[in-house]
Amino acid sequence: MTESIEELELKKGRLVAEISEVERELANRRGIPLTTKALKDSRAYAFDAYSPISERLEGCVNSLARYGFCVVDNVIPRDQICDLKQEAEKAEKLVEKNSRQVVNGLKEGKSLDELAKTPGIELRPVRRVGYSPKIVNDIVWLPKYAKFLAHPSITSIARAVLDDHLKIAQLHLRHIAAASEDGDPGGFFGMGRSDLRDWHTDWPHDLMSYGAGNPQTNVGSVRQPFPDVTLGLTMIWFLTDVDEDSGATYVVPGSHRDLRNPRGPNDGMSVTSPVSGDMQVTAKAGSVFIQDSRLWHASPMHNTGQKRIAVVNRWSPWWIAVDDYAPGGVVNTVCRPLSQGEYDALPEDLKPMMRHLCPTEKDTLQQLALDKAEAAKKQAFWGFDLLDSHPEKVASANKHIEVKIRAD
Ligand SMILES: O=C(O)CCC(=O)C(=O)O
Ligand SMILES: [Fe+2]
Repeated sequence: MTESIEELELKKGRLVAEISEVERELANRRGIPLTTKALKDSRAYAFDAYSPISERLEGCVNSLARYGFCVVDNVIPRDQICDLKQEAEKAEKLVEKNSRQVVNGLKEGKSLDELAKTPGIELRPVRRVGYSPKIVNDIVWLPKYAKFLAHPSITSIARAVLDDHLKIAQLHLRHIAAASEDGDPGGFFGMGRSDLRDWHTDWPHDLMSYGAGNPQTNVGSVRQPFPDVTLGLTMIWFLTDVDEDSGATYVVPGSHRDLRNPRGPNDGMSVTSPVSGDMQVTAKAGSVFIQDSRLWHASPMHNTGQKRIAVVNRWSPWWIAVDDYAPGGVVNTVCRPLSQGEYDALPEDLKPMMRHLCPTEKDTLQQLALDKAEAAKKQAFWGFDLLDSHPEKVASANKHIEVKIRAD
């Protein structure tokens, strides 16, 4: 007897549940943690920068796909941490002073073009014609750190997940003060509460888009429901050890594939309250936390340990409009530019990822993208060559190709 539509629907439901059960069992047998506690205890999201590439790359790519994040341990050697930390602390003061001067100058009614000519204020021309100069990229204050930013253990993951041609669209410091003895509780907003969060997802999945309703400062966001594709990676380079007490980032493992969003107007979530299954990553100084921009995550609001020193960067594939909007976003961290001299001084391996930030550099696609285009050209020409060499074979050359229209 043929099954009715209702029976077929029930059968489909049973099969879907069974597949999900089988997948969980397979993960179980393979020792893949599927609970936050198991993930936290095992640090199955972390891989050493100097472990064999096949293990590290596959491990990180799988961790990003399954949990929405991974950590690469020991990217920066121990003996260099102290220097980089000092550099990043010094940079904090320089960055703050520079932006304060710009903001004050604007309040006094000066234009950005005028301020750019003021000694001691670091503004640089941007690539877009007719747009005001912007605050210089923080990388100019971090030459020692710049030597590690394009570390092969990191770029290989970004390439595997995003695309062959990468852009570093944002780069800034993200230190977190420690609680001090005079009663200042420390923490990102100085709130000091360990039961507080600031859940969000990152650009280009930041629903508030920095400027919200202001067209001058809204940088754009992918609309909900987000397609199930990784469009951006946020990286946090920890220069101090981080754990539950000293500035470790909060995450909700697996949330990058949940269609709800902490800031989603119809999703009924409070951005400040803990979420069941949330956890803090742990990492030693010199490690890099990498997350899918869709992952629900938060800076810790408390820090009872030492001051956290960290640098954040946001990486994109070349085809994302990293800098097309927010014409008035003069102090945001989006695509902060570099002069020709500053670009020339970057380490060679970093230049391709930052070339888009230097308006006097004519940006071209990177070698891996060119190689793939060459391969595509060969394939396309092969079809036309066939027409020349074996015209009788043209009609049947695609006989083995069949496309099925999917029913789901
Ligand atoms: O401070 C952290 O741990 C997270 C930073 C963050 O969420 C961001 O920069 O987007
Ligand atoms: Fe974030």
